[in-house]
Amino acid sequence: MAQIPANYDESKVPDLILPDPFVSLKGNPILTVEDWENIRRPEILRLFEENVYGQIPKDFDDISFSDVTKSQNPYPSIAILKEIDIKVSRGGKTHTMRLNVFIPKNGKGPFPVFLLINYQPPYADGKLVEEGFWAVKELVEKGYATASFHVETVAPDDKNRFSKGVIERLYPEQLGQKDGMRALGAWGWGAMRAMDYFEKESLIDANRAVLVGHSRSGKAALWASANDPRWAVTIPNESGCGGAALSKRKFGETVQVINTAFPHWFNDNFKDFNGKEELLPVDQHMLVSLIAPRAVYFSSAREDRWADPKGEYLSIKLGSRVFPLIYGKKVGFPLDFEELKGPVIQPFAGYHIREGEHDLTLEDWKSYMDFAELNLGKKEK
Ligand code: GTR
Repeated sequence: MAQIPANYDESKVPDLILPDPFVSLKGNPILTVEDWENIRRPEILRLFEENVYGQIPKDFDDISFSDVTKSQNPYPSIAILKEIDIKVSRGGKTHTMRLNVFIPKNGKGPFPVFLLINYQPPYADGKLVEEGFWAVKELVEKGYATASFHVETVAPDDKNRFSKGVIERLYPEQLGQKDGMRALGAWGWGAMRAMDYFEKESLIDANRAVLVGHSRSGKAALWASANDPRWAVTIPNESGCGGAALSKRKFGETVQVINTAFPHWFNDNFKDFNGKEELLPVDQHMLVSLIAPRAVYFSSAREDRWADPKGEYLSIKLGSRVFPLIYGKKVGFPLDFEELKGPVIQPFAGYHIREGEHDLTLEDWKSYMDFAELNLGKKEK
């Protein structure tokens, strides 16, 4: 992207004119839960589907789960490892995705669960876990089950091959549609199938489920949770452009840059906004409003300017106004971005920025567990 220099100068950020989540397309104010849930929320969901991410088709004919555990369990003294094949069929075709699940050995469950959507390259030695990026040990020790699937098992993260998974196999008609499912939507679809498994697994409490994604998979986590209200808590880490960060700030990565480098992530219509963020009928703060009244937490890293940490903070600060304005819940981010110190952990919406680079670290996970503990209520010991 050498030909399009990124802006990192706050004084060059355009004046922010954001779409109002609380005015309907007809221009009517939206003030009540009823109008929000019947009119405005569906409008916003459809605007994202049409202009940004594409659909996540909900229909299939059959789903089954089989335990195919073969890998070595890195934590045999504290956790049970299950490798689950999730087989989904539609229109006479099937697709199978793999989910890895760790369940605490201590306590009797059902355990609340954290799902991580993973896209890191496979580890050379075949190991399942890179501690830090996926904090299995710490989660299990705190009484959480935790699961992860790799994006490749649903839709390869490659502009030429992305359709060679669930999209071509189960939903080929999506490919011909400008608002059809692309890679981010397919990864979100995968998270939903993991949730289907949690609902069937007696050791897991699917009502207390946390969805975590980092960077590109954070974008997918946000879109999945906007579509699927079964996630009690949603946590995109450093998800940046097309994720948590406000697109209209054009700070760091922009719509044109992301659509050029990763044309398979978003739908075809999103390309119409290359260099024209001001024309987008939505911005990313409205994803927060779609997730409400469920809890949502954004996190950034100080040196990850490509992802626009300030744009991520403004997005949760503005989007979470849905909690007081529509749902009558006390939520607020009184501090300016520049004044933030430690993590903001409160009911319904939270945020932190940690020092360091673009990554998912144990420090991030510790705050996620604090936020989850507050928002999921009492857990089994
Ligand atoms: C970058 C991309 C970002 C972010 C990141 C990641 O190359 O520009 O949008 O998603 O990859 O996933 O690590």
